[in-house]
Amino acid sequence: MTIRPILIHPDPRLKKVADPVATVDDDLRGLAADMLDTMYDAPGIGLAAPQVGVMKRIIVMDCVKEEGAAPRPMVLINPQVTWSSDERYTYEEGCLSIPEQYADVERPAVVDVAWMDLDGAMQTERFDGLWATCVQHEIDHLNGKLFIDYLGTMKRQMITRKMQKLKRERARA
Ligand code: GNR
Ligand code: NI
Repeated sequence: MTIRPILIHPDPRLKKVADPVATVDDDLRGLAADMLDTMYDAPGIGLAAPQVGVMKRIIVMDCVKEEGAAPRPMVLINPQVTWSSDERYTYEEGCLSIPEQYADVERPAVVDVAWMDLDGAMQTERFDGLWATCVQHEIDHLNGKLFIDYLGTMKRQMITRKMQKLKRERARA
């Protein structure tokens, strides 16, 4: 059980494109376990490796919300959206790298995603609702994109300034 520190925006690592994973080994399985621990501890419904400073294309998520429902931890390696609906869905998004800031983001309502699992096997699944929003938010992280990049310049700058202030305060504490 290892909780890793989560990078806070602005950070150059959150703007970079992450590298594809070539092989699944014990190191990668360890990283995935740490990412799930870190996500549940936060708590969050998703986490991408660049958020813990690892520039690899791996995401974890669990969007089960109902109290008492079985958790569904997922690990997606090299995830790719292979189809997205014309139908759109708007959700008030947040991000563990942008604490306490929320804004409506419109995205495809339904997406098909292909990925490699921790056994090196290919998987595909259709996601909708919160799962669709989350998986797209996480894949964006692998491409150096944050949810605030969908907002207008003013709103994005306001949030970035708040985060700069937060980081300064945390550095002094
Ligand atoms: O925990 C999270 N909640 C969330 C809410 C709405 C849309 C996306 C998310 S993902 C976020 C965790 C995170 O920052 N993942 O990168
Ligand atoms: Ni995020």
